[in-house]
Amino acid sequence: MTTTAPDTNLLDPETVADYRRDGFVRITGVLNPAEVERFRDAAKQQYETGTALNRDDQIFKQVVNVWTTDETLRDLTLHPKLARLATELAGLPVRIWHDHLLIKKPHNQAPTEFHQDAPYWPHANCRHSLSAWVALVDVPVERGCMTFIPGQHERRDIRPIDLSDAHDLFEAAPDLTWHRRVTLPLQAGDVTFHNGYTPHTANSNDTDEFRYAHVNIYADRELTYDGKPHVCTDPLNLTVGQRLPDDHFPQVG
Ligand code: AKG
Repeated sequence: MTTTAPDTNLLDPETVADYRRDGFVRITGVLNPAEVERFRDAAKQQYETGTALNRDDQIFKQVVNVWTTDETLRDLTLHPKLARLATELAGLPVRIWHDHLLIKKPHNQAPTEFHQDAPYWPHANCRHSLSAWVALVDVPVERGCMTFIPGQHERRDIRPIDLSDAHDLFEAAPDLTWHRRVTLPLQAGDVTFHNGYTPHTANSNDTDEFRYAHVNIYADRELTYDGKPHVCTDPLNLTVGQRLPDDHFPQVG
């Protein structure tokens, strides 16, 4: 496949530097209002009919790889602007690892507890992974926005964490208890990008409205499969050491 490098970058060097220092960044106004409305309508439909990964949707209803079943949300997962932003932040070519819709019910009373993402993934030789968390409604703090611990994305010493246990990350890495946290409310169409190793949480939805977030996860195009169990690779009979196949993990950017 031949790709032509874009003439100009979407991001200024300061924004990229902030992301690389902190492990996350907020970028406002990535989607326009018409896009937000179209994608939100599709997300609402998925809440009704989509197949959830989780049996209990107390924390959220999670629909994984919605791009493979929903033509509208496919446009969001493969959105060229999001892919370019991810590529600029990562500084290397990426592919979609997976997407997921994360829908928190009104008054769900359950935060998504602090964790890193990458320890769950069957990736070897991965130089960079990052998520684009796209707000499809306004997400003030009370509706379950994201909070990040800055500057911790080089850590590789933390085991996979139980998302329903508020203390688990801090048992695994007690020093993080005392670290600064940054909470980033978003308006519909805004996006936070976070590194796969950045510790983060999302608080509960204490409002009367649903929280619709769509997350695109990007990873180094050249990473190899390490054989760890994962819902996105288990059905594919991959061989340890092979690259992720493009038909299931499309190259973007
Ligand atoms: C992620 O995108 O990695 C999250 O953990 C999101 C959690 C949430 O939106 O509740």
